[in-house]
Amino acid sequence: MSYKGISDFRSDTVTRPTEKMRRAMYEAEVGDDVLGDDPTVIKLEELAAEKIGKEAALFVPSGTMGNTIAMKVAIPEGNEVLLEEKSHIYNFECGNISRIVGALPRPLKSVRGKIPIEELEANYHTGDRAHVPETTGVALENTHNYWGGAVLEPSYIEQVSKFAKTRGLHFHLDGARVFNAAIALGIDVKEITRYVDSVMFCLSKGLGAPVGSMLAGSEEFIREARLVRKSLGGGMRQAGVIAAAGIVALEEMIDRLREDHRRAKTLAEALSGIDGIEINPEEVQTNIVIFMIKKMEVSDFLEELKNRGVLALGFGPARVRMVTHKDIDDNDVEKAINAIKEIMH
Ligand code: TLP
Repeated sequence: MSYKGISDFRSDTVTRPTEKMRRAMYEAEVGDDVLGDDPTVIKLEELAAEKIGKEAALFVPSGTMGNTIAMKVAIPEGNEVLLEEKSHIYNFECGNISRIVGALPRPLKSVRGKIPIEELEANYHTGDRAHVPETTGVALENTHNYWGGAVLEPSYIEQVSKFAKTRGLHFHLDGARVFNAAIALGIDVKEITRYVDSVMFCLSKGLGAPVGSMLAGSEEFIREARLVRKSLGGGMRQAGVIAAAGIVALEEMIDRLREDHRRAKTLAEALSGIDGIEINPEEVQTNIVIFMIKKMEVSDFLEELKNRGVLALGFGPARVRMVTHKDIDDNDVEKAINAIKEIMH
């Protein structure tokens, strides 16, 4: 449902907390999470670990911090991480993998987020040559943001896991939207996460919580992650106030993601019939719709769209991204389609 007359498709991060979340936040029992006694944070971390199928989980302020902590715990300075060239970790996290972790990212080409196993093998280095950084990690993204919410299936993740395991590499998943992947595949999310050593997922995107992400892994990994979180200034004291919304997100907001996927598909199919727009609706698997604009500058297109009460994001040259989420309903989709038709005609 549009907010103050604006249909906001910029991201699923724009979702506002539900009434139930706000009530839970108001009523949350809190303590000091840095001292380890905030009962609501503890409850969220236990629930998250159970849902994602890992021994333990840590509540972190953002997805960026979750990914950064994971890399910091797993990758010794000067070592190398294999990742996808359009990944969020490599492109959109302020260079943390270098500036905070001190690792060398090695960006690899992929087919919509899937790095061919031969490509991983060809770029793996042991540390036994004098000038070569040692590869100690591999990271994937599921769903893949840049590739329009593309889904990685468990069979592919299993292959990467075998590649990582046989070489003793840490395998991290940027699963900011991993529940979208699970819903799209019609499987339990654990079927995806069982193959990785650590996974970060966001509460603050399609699941609708106002703030926060979870980092999950083994008990030992999360113990170390807690120290790194503190060192980065991520100790949040009475964090139960926001963790309470995260609990509602995990308990109530996962299944409805399928509605976002349905609306994204409707949007993509309509866009594919508009002259001047390039999109293959079959590639839209989840809640992210990316299309190319011909004949017009993206900035002008976005401005025209905004004048019609619809917000979208520029996502690279000639590329526009629109994301569906709980605050976008069928009327918003129809409004966006009509606005785009009008602009392109
Ligand atoms: N993505 C944001 C922007 O940064 C692009 C968005 O609007 O989609 N991993 C992935 C795959 C993400 O898409 C994002 C956020 C993050 C990590 C970081 O999460 P936050 O924003 O909580 O730091």
